[in-house]
Amino acid sequence: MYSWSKRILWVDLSRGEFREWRYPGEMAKMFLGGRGFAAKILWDHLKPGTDPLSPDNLFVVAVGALTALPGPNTGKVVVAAKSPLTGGYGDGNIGSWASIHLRAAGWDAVVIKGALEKPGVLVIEDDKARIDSAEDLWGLDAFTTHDKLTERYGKNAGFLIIGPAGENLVRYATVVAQKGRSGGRPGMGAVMGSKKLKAIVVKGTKRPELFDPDKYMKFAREAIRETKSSPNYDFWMRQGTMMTIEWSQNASVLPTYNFREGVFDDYERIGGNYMEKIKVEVRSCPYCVMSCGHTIKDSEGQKSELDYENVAMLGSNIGIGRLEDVGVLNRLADMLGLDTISLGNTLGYALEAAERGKLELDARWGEFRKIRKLIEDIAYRRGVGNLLAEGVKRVSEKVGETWYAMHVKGLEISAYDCHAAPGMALAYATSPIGAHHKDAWVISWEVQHGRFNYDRPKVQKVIEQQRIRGGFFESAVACRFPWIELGLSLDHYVRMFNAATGLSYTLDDFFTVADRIYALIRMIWIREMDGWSIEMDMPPERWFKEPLTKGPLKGAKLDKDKFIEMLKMYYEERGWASNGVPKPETLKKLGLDDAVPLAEKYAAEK
Ligand code: PTT
Repeated sequence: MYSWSKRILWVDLSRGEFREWRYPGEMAKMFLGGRGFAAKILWDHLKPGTDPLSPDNLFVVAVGALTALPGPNTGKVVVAAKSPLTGGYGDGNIGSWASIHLRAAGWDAVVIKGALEKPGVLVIEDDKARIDSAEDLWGLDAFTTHDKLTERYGKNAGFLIIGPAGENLVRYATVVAQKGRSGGRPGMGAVMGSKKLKAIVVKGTKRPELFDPDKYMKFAREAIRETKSSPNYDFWMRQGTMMTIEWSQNASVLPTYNFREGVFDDYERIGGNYMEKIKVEVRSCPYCVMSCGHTIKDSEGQKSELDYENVAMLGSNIGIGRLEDVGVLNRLADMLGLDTISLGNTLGYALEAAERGKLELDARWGEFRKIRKLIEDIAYRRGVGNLLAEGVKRVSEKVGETWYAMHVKGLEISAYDCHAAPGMALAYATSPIGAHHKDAWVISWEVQHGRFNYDRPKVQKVIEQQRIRGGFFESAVACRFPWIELGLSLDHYVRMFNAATGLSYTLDDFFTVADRIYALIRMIWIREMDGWSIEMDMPPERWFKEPLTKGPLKGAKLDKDKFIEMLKMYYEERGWASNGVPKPETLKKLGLDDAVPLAEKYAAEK
């Protein structure tokens, strides 16, 4: 078996210990890497019931067999832990030089336990690791920290950093990799903060050993050529994900005023076409062949790298209709290390609760200056910001009105309204980290194939996408954009993977791996929640209760009975019991025998 280094670095911050673990090859075959490794490690080594912000939580950084190889968009790394936002499994996928350097240092993953007494930086240089002081960096924003780390460790290094939000344990604090790249939505930055870990710096000088390097390079060149010759390539290079603003408006799914509506009057002023006119540069992750980081000068004269999710959540969802102002909030979120999606949801909820007279708040829809201040208050946990730092689920429980709190399992909804999209609602409901679009983005397929259906083909489409996106791309660890945005055939990935590793996997083999990872993550949730019920997989009440009042789909809302039927179909297709717990026979088939006793305890049909 090639490509994997078969080494994992275990770090115990409390004891100052660094240990190499040569893991069994079977683990690579069964879980691939990235999310697969994170799930396996958390299942095997995380004590059930661990407080996510305690030293006992495990913070996992993991790459995969395709990461950092020449090929389309391989500069990605997964960060994972038990989430302080949801209490379940959490992860994120970040474009970062840390992915390249981790592979070059010869580690497939780093597992970090314990906590430092004083702020520190974990420095990994090839085989060696150490802790450097970060007392002078604590309190600095992520961009300034990035500059200081570059001065200290040189340009030729990868960084994973937290901003003040991570330090102050904001439950949706992210990890920042470079200016404009940030991830780990379910509070991965807060987990680093709880360990007093300001940053991880990685420097590597080796190369992964490949089974057939010549063949691999031939396949990689062909994949790059095909990606760049896609008919959508030019438009993508002009607008990237920002083109989705206009698409979402046309499809009535643009989150507006806390997902009350799916259309926004000022959408053109925050859209891809407008962005194109004021764009100043394009940035990308390392090893990217189709850059998505479109950057504008924001209304404070600083550069802000925009993405659809960020703009919708900090624009239409909170009533801000000026892209340059949205850019300021987006940049601020990156500097402070706050997830833009959870932030936009929490702000949206707070603004709505204030409008309903349920929360005292010195800001209203669209009040840019006041909202800007509120974001800083959240990161530093000042005043009402201290409450909002807890995320929408906890805020709504405190306020006492939960039906318009937009989350699933505690993770806030990504930027697609589902009043008229039951398939996308199912994707949010069954995503393994809470409401994120990363695992299944069925909405564009759904809009084309009958958005009001609640049928089996839709359920199967959600599962197919979860297998490819949430299974394959999250564990091979590469960016999914060449495939989903530019139509690069998955066959390219299969042959690149086999030439790199020496295995002979088919697409079906990857799907089995994906099903295994999904089942194991579900078992982690069940273990943490001490059971499961269908309510835990339900989307927010708003979509069932209150119809859209504007746009071509005025009057649309989800049908609860039909949705529950569809959710049960989903469980059936996956071989899970009708309460959402994987059946013992399903686990056995996937080689997860050690999870069977827990499934037997809870899988009883209820
Ligand atoms: C992802 C989520 C997304 S999904 C976006 S925009 W997107 C938001 N980005 C944020 C950000 O930026 N700053 C910030 N402070 N918070 C943010 N929260 C939101 O986080 C770059 C691209 C994008 S842009 C997407 S879809 C794809 N995501 C991939 C994925 O998840 N897996 C994968 N194998 N390939 C992917 N390729 C694409 O990468 P999370 P990124 Mg982010 C600034 O990380 O936690 O997974 O949440 O990672 O490197 O910025 O993604 O329209």
